[in-house]
Amino acid sequence: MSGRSNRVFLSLGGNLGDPRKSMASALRLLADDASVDVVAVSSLYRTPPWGKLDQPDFLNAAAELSTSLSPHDLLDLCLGTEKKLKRVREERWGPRLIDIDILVFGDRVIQETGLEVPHPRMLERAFVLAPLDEIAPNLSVDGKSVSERLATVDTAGIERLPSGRDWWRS
Ligand code: A4P
Ligand code: MG
Repeated sequence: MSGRSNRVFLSLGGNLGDPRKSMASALRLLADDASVDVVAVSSLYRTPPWGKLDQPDFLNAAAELSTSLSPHDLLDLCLGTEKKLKRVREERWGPRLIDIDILVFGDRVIQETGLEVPHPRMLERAFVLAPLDEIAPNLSVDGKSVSERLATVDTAGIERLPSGRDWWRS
């Protein structure tokens, strides 16, 4: 990888089809990009649906990347990866095969219609913070660590699966 690299955190999730397989494929596709290194991946978490409640449980995970891509180019890569995995975009907060969100991009703050970083809803979402806390407890978001943030949200029903951190490699 060449150029200046940024430390990036992603959230992955899905609740249709085989989310573990889709999320593993997504991470391998991202890792295949010459401008992206996958530095760390959390265990898989089973999480109750947030937002729209009458849908199946999700699987969620967090990943740390190192990348020389710009934020917009990384977003395009993530959206392209979702598309390759045949995500069907339907209702907001509804069921999905795979969703990849950029949580944090170095220390950048971006507020555009197509890209908001840090992700505006990450601090309310235990399904984002629990996996992130496993790989980056001390990461500071908006002046507080991920661990401190996690302590302020409702983690009821969230279960860390015994997947280990290499579940996406094979
Ligand atoms: N976009 C803007 N900022 C970003 C960013 N930081 N990362 C834009 C990624 N995308 C970003 O995304 C629509 C558009 O957001 C993208 O095309 C991109 O240009 P989206 O994911 O369809 O929807 P959203 O408006 O980003 O909604 P949000 O808040 O991300 O909610 P989701 O992703 O629809 O929520 N419950 C559990 N337990 N686990 C889950 O994973 N996921 C959802 C889906 C709801 N409930 C869940 C879970
Ligand atoms: Mg999203």
